[in-house]
Amino acid sequence: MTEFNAIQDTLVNLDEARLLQLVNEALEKGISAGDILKKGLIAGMDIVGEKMENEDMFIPEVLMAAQAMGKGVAILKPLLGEEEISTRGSAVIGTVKGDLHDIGKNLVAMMMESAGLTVHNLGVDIEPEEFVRQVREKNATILCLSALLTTTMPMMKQTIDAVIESGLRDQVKIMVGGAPVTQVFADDIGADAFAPDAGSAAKRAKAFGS
Ligand code: B1M
Repeated sequence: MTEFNAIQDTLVNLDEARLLQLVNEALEKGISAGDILKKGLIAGMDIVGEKMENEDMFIPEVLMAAQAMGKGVAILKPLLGEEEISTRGSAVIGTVKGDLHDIGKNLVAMMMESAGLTVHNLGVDIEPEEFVRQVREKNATILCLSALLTTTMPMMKQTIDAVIESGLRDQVKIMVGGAPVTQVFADDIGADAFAPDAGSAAKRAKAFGS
């Protein structure tokens, strides 16, 4: 088994202590931080995402994997060039105005970070104009909108309209998600993508970035 396979396995098996040990050992062996990140941690998180989609792993396990990955990335970060940290695009994510639910949105953000994107997580209750301002300021290529309430779903359309009015619509792909959101709704409001869970959201975002 290669160092990379071992790192992937410990991430999927949620063995954080062993994962961090393996990351340090790989560095001591002279393996580059970029390779450990891409071939070990990100590849492992891709497996976690697939398992989540297939319902072989569930939210608490995914959160644990994401946290372990975060600690692994923290070891590597000082050794990585900016381009290695963010190779798959820059995303702005938030929960739309009027909506305070953030557990799923944060999971999506973590999975996207784990997949190699730079993620600007704005938080909850975000006004359309603030999304627009942040997309412009961060030069984002992906805008991710989350809503958990049927009453705040229309705010996704208002946010997309604000992006169109700002002239930035051609610059960003827009992805929407959250428990009440469907593909049909996403199509209706003119979003580029819908994802039902954090694993598939990260996969879609990666596809946009490549
Ligand atoms: Co709220 N709440 N809540 N709540 N809450 C729901 C959503 C509800 C379904 C409960 C119910 O009635 N059965 C209901 C909505 C009903 C509806 O609109 N049809 C509801 C309600 C009514 C309310 C309040 C109005 C209650 C009240 O005050 N009367 C109020 C509204 C507050 C507000 O937002 N303005 C309210 C408040 C709260 C709390 C603050 C107490 C708390 C939120 C805490 C927090 O988020 N920090 C809360 C919670 C925890 C829930 C439930 C129980 C759990 C939500 C959750 O975190 N799920 C929820 C009932 C339920 O879902 N069982 C409920 C786990 C999370 C991992 O899943 O968020 O779906 P989820 O995220 C998934 C996917 O949806 C997807 O990926 C994630 C991971 O796989 N996803 C995306 C999410 N965003 C995505 C974005 C993407 C792609 C995928 O691309 C950009």
